[in-house]
Amino acid sequence: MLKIYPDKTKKKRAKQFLLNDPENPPQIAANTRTIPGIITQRGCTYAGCRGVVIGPMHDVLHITHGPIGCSFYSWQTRRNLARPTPGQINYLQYSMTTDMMEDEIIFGGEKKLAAAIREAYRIFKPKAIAVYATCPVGLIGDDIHTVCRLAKEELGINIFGFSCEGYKGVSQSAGHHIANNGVFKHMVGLDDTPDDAEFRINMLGEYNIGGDAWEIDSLLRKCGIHVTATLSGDISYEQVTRCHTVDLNIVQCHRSINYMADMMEKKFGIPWFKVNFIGAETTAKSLRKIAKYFDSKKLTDRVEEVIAQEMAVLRPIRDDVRSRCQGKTAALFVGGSRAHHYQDLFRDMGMKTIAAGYEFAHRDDYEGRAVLPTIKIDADSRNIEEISVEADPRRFRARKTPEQNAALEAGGFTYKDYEGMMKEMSKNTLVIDDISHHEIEKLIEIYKPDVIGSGIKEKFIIEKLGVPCKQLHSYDYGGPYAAFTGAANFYKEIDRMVNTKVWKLVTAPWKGDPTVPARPVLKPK
Ligand code: CFM
Ligand code: HCA
Repeated sequence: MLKIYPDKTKKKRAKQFLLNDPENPPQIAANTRTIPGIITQRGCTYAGCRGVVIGPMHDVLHITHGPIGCSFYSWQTRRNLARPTPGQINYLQYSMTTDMMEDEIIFGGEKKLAAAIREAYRIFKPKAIAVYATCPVGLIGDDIHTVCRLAKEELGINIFGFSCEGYKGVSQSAGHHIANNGVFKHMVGLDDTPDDAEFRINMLGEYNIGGDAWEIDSLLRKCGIHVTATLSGDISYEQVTRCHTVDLNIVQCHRSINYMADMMEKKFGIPWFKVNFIGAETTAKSLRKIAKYFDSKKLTDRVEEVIAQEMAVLRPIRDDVRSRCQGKTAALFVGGSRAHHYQDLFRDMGMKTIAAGYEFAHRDDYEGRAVLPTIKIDADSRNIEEISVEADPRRFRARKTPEQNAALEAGGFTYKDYEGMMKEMSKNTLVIDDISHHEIEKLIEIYKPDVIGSGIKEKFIIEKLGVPCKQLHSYDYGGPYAAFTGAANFYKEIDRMVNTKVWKLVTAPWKGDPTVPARPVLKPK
């Protein structure tokens, strides 16, 4: 797969290409710059901040300070669904931007930004405005933070900015970190009113793609567990301001939000652990872990009852699908967590993941958090602010006594516990970081997986090569796939995709004669 590359490129890519060993995960080079000339599937820092982490807050008004293209790109291209309360405008349907032009690039864009904030406030009267810097803003040095501070004083609402210029990091990942810092500094902890519920938690790292968060929320509600805030899927400003009042944070996507989980633990005493609601077995495991944490017989009994009910419905669907999918293979190349999470769903169906990789995750997402102390901080990571957090003198509250924690841990319970992707993949499967377009083509040629899970940039190349591709970012307009009900949707969808004969009829257009013949060169009269 690497043969075609020049020596230097080959050497670098080889460090991002591994044969897995689950017992002793080999070290992978992750979160490093993509080599120029390689067609990567990655996005930019602005996408990770504005598009992924904070963008889904539906009553925060989002203004992109930059050229029109950046704003257009982030206009409903990600399927983070929201149902705002009746009467409230869903800002996610709008695309607001300062539409920076040559004039602003030369003379500065701060005045235009201040005017845009005033105009947006006059029209919409939002509770909060978030401003996002794009590449040119950083290059010319507009001070968006001062503009935001002055506007906040003038208009009396919460206004804050994110220095998430696209080039700030090597991928979306830097944008997650910048967003976590900003949300933590400017929103979390503003309102101390807790929800009135016995078992209160936040769901971190769940973005309600295709309605996943709604599925998880309703499952948790059935069990008697109350979600105060889902960061960030179908979430309001007011929910974020109160999310420090819960007793537990559960983390679905570790890559995008581990920073928030750690900061909330340090400042407010809220413990966290990793869960996964993608896949029936792992959903059940996650529910049981939450019940164990709260240490309540009532909750444990209810969780077992719900799992039994849900599995009674799901089992016949799974067994039926398994009879046709058993032994088929998948390859998954997605973002920073789904390439791992979706392996559980395929496993439920008897399918094996033969190759997987993230676009932009870090070593801990591959090898587990145990390697965190050994990760070298390079110049690109040093570029991102690391905010120092201390226990809040008034509001820090340990959720468990040391004795309670010791008892939990003696029974095998772990906090802050992401083990990474490699420990759960079979020996000698392929692990590939930041896979390139060329490598995907070679992978299909050599390994012929029955289905590939990835994104829009590679989808049609894969399908033209005769392999079905399930978009695991947008779900191809389908979903939800989370929790038990979502699992049933996924099983049926994959069954349909891997068992149709239609893919065998495909010949890549570049392999046959072109359907549109080249036009004859016209001779000048
Ligand atoms: Fe986390 Fe995500 Fe993902 Fe991600 Fe993304 Fe996404 Fe993703 Mo696309 S936050 S890392 S930056 S689970 S947008 S909802 S699908 S690449 S695997
Ligand atoms: C992003 C968003 C994205 C892109 C998906 C894709 C998403 O990275 O900016 O490449 O198909 O999930 O919408 O990851």
